[in-house]
Amino acid sequence: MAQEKEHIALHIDDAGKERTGELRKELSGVKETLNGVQETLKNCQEVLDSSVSQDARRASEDLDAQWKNFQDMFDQMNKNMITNLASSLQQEGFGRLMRPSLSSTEEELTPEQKEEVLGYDFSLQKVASLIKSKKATKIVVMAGAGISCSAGIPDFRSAGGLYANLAKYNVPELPTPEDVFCIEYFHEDPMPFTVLAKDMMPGTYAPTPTHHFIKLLSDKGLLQRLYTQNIDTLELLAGIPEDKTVFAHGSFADVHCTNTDCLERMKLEEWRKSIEQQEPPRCNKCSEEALVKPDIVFFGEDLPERFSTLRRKDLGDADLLIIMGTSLYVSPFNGLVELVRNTTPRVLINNEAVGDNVGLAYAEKDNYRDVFLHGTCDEQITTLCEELGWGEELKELIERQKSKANNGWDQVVWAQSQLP
Ligand code: CNA
Repeated sequence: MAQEKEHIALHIDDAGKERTGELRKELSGVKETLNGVQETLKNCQEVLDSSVSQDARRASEDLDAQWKNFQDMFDQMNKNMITNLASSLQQEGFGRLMRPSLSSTEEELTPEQKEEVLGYDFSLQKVASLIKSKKATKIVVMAGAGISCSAGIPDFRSAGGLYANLAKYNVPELPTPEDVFCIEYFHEDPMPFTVLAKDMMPGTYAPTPTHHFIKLLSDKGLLQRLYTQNIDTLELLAGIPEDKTVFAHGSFADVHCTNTDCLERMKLEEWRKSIEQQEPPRCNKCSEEALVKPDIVFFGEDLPERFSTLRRKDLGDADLLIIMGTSLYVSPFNGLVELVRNTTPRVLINNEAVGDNVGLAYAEKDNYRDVFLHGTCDEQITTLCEELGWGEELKELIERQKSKANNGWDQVVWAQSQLP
């Protein structure tokens, strides 16, 4: 079956959200009216169809035509609304797509069922007890740039993040900071990305304690899947199995020509040489003009098929969702939060409160299943591991990592050489 194509997009801010909310409400009102009209029409047609009179038949045909007109009008109205919304968001420099609606159709839980999820205990100790008692054995982890910050890789949106520091990279003026990862802009001017790529070169950084924690979950057979937005390949270097990982936004681990008729792979060593010389890498097969870029999903590009193939089953099966180091601003990745069952606890580990836009309810009065562990990922993970009795194993992995410092690049190059 053909997979639905999804483009990566930024989530919209409060003003945009408000407008989107209003439009959604309007649309759902229109939809309700339409459903009512459809029902009435169906009934009328049934009566008319059973009648033999000429007049009745004509009336039935008229109704058909009217119904068709109504559908066309509705389609047109939809298109207009979406076009207006898109252009108003664009004007203000916001995202290009709305968050897809992934709301669940599950029934409302009873108070007893809600109580059973966490017993209204939203502590780290409670989270640990779910894992210790084997209530949580199919854990899905959603990760963002924040899990790699302690490795020395800045995130996007924090005060010290990439967007705030583009000037430091001597990047020529960009229309918006996001344009550095925008595919159209890359074709127009590949230099900003070439400058950044040098700084983000895989192998320069080592995995963090948080990456090792995910590896521990996998070793213990508790990891259903890691969905990462990160492109830094640290998951690979931490030894988290590739089949347990979905690189939702691709990664630096492979490089290809951007000409869709060519798509020739370039060896990482060769690509790195161009980046070191600050020359945008060009294809040496199809044309000297064709740009080569790592398999990172830029804004405006399709997400890997694996993301669409696996997410519904993974999240539907999950008995614990751990979300770490992400602003949850980028869709469709942030929509994963809403795909779990309404009895699945969702734990956010982040140094700022986020997730209101995707329905994380830890700050709400009626919350029964969302936990917010406020702090850095490494701190919270270390405490969690101690609580789980995994403290020594975590330390061991961290020590082992230190002793193999500097072979990250070789590992990434080797991994590319093993690809089909
Ligand atoms: P983001 O929008 O920059 O958000 C990062 C979030 O993590 C913010 O809420 C921060 O407050 C929080 N944070 C930062 N440091 C820590 C920490 N030590 N502990 C806990 N929380 C922390 O980044 P997202 O990942 O949400 O956005 C998705 C983008 C970022 C993806 O497309 C990535 O490709 C892209 N990105 C990736 C990397 C990487 O691969 N390491 C680096 C920078 C950006």
